[in-house]
Amino acid sequence: MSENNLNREQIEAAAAHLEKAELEAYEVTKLTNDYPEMTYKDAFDIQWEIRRRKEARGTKIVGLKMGLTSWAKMAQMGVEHPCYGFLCDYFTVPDGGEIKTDELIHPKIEAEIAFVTKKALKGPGITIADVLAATDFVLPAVEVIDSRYKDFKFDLKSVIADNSSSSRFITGGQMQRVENVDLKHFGVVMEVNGEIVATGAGAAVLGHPAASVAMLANMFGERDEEIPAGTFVMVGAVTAAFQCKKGDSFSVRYQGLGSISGRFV
Ligand code: 0L1
Ligand code: MG
Repeated sequence: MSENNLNREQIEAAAAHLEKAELEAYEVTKLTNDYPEMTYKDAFDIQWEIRRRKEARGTKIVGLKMGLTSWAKMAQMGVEHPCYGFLCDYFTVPDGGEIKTDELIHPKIEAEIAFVTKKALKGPGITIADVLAATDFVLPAVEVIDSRYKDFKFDLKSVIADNSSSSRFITGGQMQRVENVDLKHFGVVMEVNGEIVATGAGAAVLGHPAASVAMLANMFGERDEEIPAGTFVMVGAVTAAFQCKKGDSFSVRYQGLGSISGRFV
């Protein structure tokens, strides 16, 4: 990984700036406008500093996510590589529950699948096979992303610093052992207000959803971090992201894995 160009004071200031925008739901311009010299190491350090700030205030980290894991999504957002983020206790919304639109800026929903690990994973060298052997079960998830950047205009370093647009998520449906799901080929149908708005298949995620967890373990390894046993990991969108507004209801059906629904209030 690259070295730092920002000093500790700048990293802490950037983390406070982005976290305030998240907590108070307002837009900011992309971080590389303020710090054009920032490196990928700086971007990840800012994200980890946001995580440290939250944990210091008693927030629990309840999972991890990969983002930008489909080639279509990378092309849509003009970035070259997936990214990761962390999930907090207050991000969770129950299946069939309400998402408070006023707490967010410009939310979009994504149909995802999540892995729950039963063994720790630490890169380098983690493969799809390692991930499958370390997985307790998989289950459906819907991610609500909410970039803090105006009009979702950003570059990869800015997104990483902004906790990869993490804001809310729902999990539920039907858990399954990995051997009971065709992870590459299972289909997903996303409906908003009764109309189909997106469809997809597991292979949209880096060719195989377990490849996303492997990439996360390898990226964590670069920081000498591991994915602990018992971690909930969302692998990235199987469908395109769909922008929602107050009053919208959604329902996502996952082949062999049940469904998840929710409503923006
Ligand atoms: O979860 C995701 O794939 C989104 C990552 C950040 C990019 C975005 O906000 O669209
Ligand atoms: Mg996502």
